[in-house]
Amino acid sequence: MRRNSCMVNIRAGYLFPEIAKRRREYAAAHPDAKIISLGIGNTTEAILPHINAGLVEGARRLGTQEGYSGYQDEGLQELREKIAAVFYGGKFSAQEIFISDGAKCDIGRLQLLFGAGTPVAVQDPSYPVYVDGSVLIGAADGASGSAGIYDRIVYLPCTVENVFFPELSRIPSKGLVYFCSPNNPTGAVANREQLAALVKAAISKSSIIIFDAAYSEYIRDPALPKSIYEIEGARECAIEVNSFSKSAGFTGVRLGWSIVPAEMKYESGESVNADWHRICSTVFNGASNIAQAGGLAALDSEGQKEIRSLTGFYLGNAQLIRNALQSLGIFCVGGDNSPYIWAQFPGRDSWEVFSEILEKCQVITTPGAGFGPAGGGFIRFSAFGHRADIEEACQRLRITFQ
Ligand code: PL4
Repeated sequence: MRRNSCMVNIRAGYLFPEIAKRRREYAAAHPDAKIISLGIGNTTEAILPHINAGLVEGARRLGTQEGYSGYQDEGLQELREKIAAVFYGGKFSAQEIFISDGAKCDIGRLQLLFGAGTPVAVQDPSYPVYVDGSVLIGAADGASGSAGIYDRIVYLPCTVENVFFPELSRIPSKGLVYFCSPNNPTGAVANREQLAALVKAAISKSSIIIFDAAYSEYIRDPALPKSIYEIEGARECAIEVNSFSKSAGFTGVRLGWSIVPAEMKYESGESVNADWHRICSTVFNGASNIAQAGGLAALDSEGQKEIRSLTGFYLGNAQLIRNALQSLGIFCVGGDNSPYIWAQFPGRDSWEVFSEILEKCQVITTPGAGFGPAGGGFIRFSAFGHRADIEEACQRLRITFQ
């Protein structure tokens, strides 16, 4: 059979398996090396007791006739209502909240809403799923040049010069704009004025924002918006995805949600929410019942305290990494309202810096070029790790690069 032309178009490997492969190769060649990962943003700390008790109770109930439940395609009503109450001041109905098995999975499925010809814009650098997922549904042709730029994707550079918030005039008409805040990989958090400008630009271009708020629970500055819906007009033009992965430590449990407001309409006047419901009922069978029981526990007051404590722990790690890099005179941003630190190595190829840090410190990082052309010359340090490993990694960086 002929190969799917979208698969032909996509760049060879997805970023994170490539990092994992390089780690395996290094470990095989250096069996005694104690490698520390500040690379893939994977949580490391045990799920805290109250939330874990919610998961355990969810599993226990499944073993009883009264508590057993099967498919729950649309997600527990109680969980949807609780998400609306805890995160959005009750401004959304349960019908506007869709429970998922994680933000990444919904980002992939959301692309089905708009189809192959849709113009796409992304922050550059950005989480690779936005670009790769767009290529998979045919929104872009083959990549060109060594940086692997896709002709039909609009890259909105986020640089030191624009303080990591892009110029918005190039947002395409009737297209999709992927926007992530707190940002992966730069750690930048858009303020209220910036998000208002984004919403205004999207409305003026009749475009839709897919707002990825997976790291919203890391925001500590009360002036910074945690949701795009804190901005007037966003309900008409923005879909928000979020997740329990990085807040409750559910990276392996798998639970998230998306919001598709009832107000959002296509140019034909038809409802985007209705189509999303149709797609979810067709290609998704709901999140795990056990995960949803854990999600409910995460949303009550004890669970919220645990989320604050867990995200506070990773933010503590981020501070240590940032201090270590700054003490070496390396320019870096992020890490204060986000678990990622974005460090600049001017004039250097980021894959080369990745290899140098691995060779000299046995520390895994993520090369900025993997997140887009504007990521060249940067390295992303992830703050997900045990405290002792973070301290050890910082010590190795200090000894090697001072
Ligand atoms: C490694 C901006 C990490 N295998 O867990 P989910 O699906 O709810 O959320 C995934 C996600 C969504 N949105 C943003 C993210 O950064 C992430 C997770 N990203 C990273 O290191 O950048 C984990 C990546 C994972 C992957 O391929 O996504």
